[in-house]
Amino acid sequence: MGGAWFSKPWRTLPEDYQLNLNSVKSYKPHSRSVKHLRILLHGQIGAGKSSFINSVDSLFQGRITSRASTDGADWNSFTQKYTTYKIRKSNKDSYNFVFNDIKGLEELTNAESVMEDIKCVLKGHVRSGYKFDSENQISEDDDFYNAEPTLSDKVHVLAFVIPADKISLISATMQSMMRNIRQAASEDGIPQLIILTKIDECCPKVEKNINHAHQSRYLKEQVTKASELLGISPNCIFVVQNYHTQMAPNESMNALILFALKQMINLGEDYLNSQTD
Ligand SMILES: Nc1nc2c(ncn2[C@@H]2O[C@H](COP(=O)(O)OP(=O)(O)OP(=O)(O)O)[C@@H](O)[C@H]2O)c(=O)[nH]1
Ligand SMILES: [Mg+2]
Repeated sequence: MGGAWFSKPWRTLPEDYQLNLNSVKSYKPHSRSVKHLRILLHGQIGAGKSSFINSVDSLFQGRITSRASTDGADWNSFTQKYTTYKIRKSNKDSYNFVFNDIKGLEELTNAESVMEDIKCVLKGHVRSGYKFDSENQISEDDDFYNAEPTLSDKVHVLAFVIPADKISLISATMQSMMRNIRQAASEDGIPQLIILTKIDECCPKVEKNINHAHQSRYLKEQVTKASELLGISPNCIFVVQNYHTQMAPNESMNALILFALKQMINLGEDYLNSQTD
């Protein structure tokens, strides 16, 4: 891993961080029937889904937060409940986008029922608080089953979360599970993107200075691989490092997180407008 470096970045981030931050802070769905744009994070266990939510929260709170529980042991999915996270703006208010965190995909258990649950989540049939059961999918008489979801309850953008250093290790079974979910989202017109996490773990130079992320040949190759894996175009694939050892947020890490978040909001907003036009 690591490898050669481009003298010029293969992608340039928007220059004005503050301007971008302000546009995300002031974002409101144009659609009057929807207060919060709903972003679903999805991927293999231990990919960094919960950590990404914490990273976004840390960026906005200006300090490291850990509301979404994370875990280093990847033998079992740590997140078991379908949870909605709002990002707090003030004591009384939150920003107009929310994240939904779900159980990670794994091959060993009854993957079929988890996949069916995720498809129900996409359509808005699952209420926050539902505890995933790897043996059975959600039933229509479950208290957490929402029989008549509105546009607000539905997922508006689906983000696949994949560790940048593990793309080549994704098995054919896992790949087909991810493609299956992508197809379900596509059928409903839900836009998708990919977040490649743990970029610090694949490049020592990036670990030392994250500003070099877009000069790494290795990371550029992983973007291509991820694109081939799921058929998502490279301009919808983002590299990030989540806050996990840092004691305070910093602008370099925030810039990558914000770049990805901005695109989630743009794609989700397009979807919302297509549903309400
Ligand atoms: N080095 C590094 N570690 C990370 C990064 N993101 C997450 N981690 C670590 O990876 C482990 C798993 O992260 P989680 O956020 O719990 O992963 P998850 O996708 O929510 O996992 P499940 O809930 O089990 O599906 C934790 O130990 C995190 O600290 C990153 O960008 N860099
Ligand atoms: Mg989790």
